[in-house]
Amino acid sequence: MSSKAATSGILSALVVVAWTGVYLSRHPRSPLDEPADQLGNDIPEDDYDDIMFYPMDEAINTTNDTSSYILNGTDVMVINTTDVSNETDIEKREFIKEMMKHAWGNYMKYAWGKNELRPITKRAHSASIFGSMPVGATILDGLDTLFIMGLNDEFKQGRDWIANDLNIDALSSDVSVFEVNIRFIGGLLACYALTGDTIFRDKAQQIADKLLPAFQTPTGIPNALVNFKSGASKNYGWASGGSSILSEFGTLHLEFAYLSDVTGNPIYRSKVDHIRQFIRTLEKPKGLYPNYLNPKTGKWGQHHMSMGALGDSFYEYLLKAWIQSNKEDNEARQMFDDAMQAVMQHMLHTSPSGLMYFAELKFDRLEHKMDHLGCFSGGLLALGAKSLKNEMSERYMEVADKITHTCHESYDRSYTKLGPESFRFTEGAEARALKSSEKYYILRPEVIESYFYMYRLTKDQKYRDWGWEAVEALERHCRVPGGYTGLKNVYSEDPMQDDVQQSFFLAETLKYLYLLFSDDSLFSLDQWVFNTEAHPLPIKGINPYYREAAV
Ligand code: DMJ
Repeated sequence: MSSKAATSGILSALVVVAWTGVYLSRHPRSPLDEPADQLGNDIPEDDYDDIMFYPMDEAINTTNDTSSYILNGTDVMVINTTDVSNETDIEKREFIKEMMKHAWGNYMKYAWGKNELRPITKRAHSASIFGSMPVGATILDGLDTLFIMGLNDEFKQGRDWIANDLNIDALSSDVSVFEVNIRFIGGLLACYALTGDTIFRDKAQQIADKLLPAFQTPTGIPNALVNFKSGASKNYGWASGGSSILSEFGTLHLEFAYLSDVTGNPIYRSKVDHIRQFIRTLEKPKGLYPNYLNPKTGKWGQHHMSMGALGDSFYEYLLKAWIQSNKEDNEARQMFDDAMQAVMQHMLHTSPSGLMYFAELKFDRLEHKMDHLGCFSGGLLALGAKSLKNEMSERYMEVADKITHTCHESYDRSYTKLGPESFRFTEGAEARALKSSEKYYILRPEVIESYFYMYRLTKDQKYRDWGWEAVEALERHCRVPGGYTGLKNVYSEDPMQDDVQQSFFLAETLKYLYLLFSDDSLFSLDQWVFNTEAHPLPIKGINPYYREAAV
């Protein structure tokens, strides 16, 4: 048997096991080895086809019936996953759907309604970004992934929890404006676009209203934290003399603009337009945007610039605001081009062995370090190259290709084949973490996100191969009977596990993996734009699911 046929057979067998429910309870460490042994390797080669197609058909018939989610007077988007071309790698996609069922099912079992799951100790977890109260973060963040995968029963359970149990007025603690926006408002608005169910739009608006007091600063640049009950807001003590953070106040535009359009209330868009105008006219050192801006004085804080933590999604939202507006918001496009030109001039480097990376700048000093977070930039630049079609396109695509290659190297150079939180370039090491505090992996999506965009936009098979390598690594090291956990050291042969299943694992990592193995028509980049948490928002003017309010 050729190795290709063997792989196909094993995957097919996996699907059989998955759909009969045995897979979850047996919990293989790797999708490509143990299950074959469990099923026996003596299946005659000719029988593989039968194994592949019979249960697949059955699975599709029972799990993709969007009609089970019926809402009066609304038009739910039909995700027809049976209508696939040869492009779709069905077995791998079904495997990823099983991963989602495992993550979601255990959250339901052990932490339902709480923020996140601790998959090893099988109890609830909550990061401080969500405040001290349980708000069902995993439900709000993970729901649209369920919908996209056709997991409609699970989707319905989550929808009902939001309708009946999500009580925003009961929340009384400080929460992160940025996180609430990208995960909760973004997730709810995506669900509204997908279903037309007004409960999602109304909850998104209620939550956004709780964030508005954070914008009451002398400049209109919002503070990072807001108290849902009192409306008091403040910045983090560690952030450069009480500054707001570029990647936080610069990552509100997509959700707030869309919220204004679906509610008919202009206030949300006016808040983010004001932020845009404020920073557009500020003088920028070498054309670069520092990560800190003081909301009282309107002056930049420390001159620390980064494509990773504290900077990242600000750049993303410039390009995507232009895409979301059906390419009418030319101001955003120009700001993106200008910012990227400065970043590429001052922060883009190539290591002695030829690995390209974005370094960080701290007061004019380069730090040759790139964050896992910064690995989203490969996908972003590819999206820019394909949608801008200007004199920068070729360069964007070249950088996108090389950055994604470097980020893959950061995975490939670890024992676990998962990437560290940050990696460095020194004389002795390239694309490797050096400090123990940088060696962890918390189920982050950015590298896989770039594989998704790169595959969609180039069709180079290597990106699917790299995505599948990540699936194998996740199964081997992160999957536990109670869900998926992060790791404390990706270089260890026996890494300690952190016992946290991050909500973005369901919102982003698994969604991008699923879409990586799907046809282009499933969330076409011509119709949808993904927010920074991978929640798909429709493009204005061309996507019938935009659902603009009649005013
Ligand atoms: C996500 O919440 C978003 O992607 C955000 O922009 C930054 N990082 C996390 C996941 O790593």
